[in-house]
Amino acid sequence: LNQHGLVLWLTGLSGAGKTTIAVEVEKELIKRGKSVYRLDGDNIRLGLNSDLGFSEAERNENIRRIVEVAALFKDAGIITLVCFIAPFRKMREYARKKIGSDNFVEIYVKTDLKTCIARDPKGLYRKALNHEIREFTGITSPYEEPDHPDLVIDTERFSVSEAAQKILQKMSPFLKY
Ligand code: GGZ
Repeated sequence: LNQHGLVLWLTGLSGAGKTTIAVEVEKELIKRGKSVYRLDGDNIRLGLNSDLGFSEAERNENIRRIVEVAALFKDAGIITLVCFIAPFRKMREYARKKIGSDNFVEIYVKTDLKTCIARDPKGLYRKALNHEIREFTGITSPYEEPDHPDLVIDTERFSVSEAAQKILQKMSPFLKY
């Protein structure tokens, strides 16, 4: 192996910008010759976890399986960007424990609910507010903010590329291997 595996866990509301920022970090790491992979709704919720919905129990099972997958990628020496809401503190703590603190970076992509509602890129907030979607995070389902994330990115203060730079900076000690 020419590098240690590392899990970068981006948590935050729907529409906060997790995937957008992670894509930028991913591009930069690829440029630097790193093995990197991004886990998000498109490759997990549509496949491995297509049997799961959004109740608290199903979200926890979603995250539990994602942690297992991320742990495998880590063992393979890959830098894994994990982009899920992961609204419950308990499961984020489980992730850190399972993957190991030395290989785990929790990044809170912090965007006001108001801003997410205004952005509403997929029209999901509108549907949630119209009661067309049940148990929607931030509206009818809780989001527990991280108490001690390794990094907080306030997307109202920083551009996508600035956010990506902050993450790269945070992981620079790991990139030296
Ligand atoms: C939250 C939902 C819901 C409900 C569908 N609540 O912005 P998106 O569309 O692309 O990202 C959201 C994604 C959240 O899935 P996660 O696997 O990250 O959630 S969790 O970690 O809580 O298990 C959103 C879409 O799925 N979506 N219904 N009810 N987000």
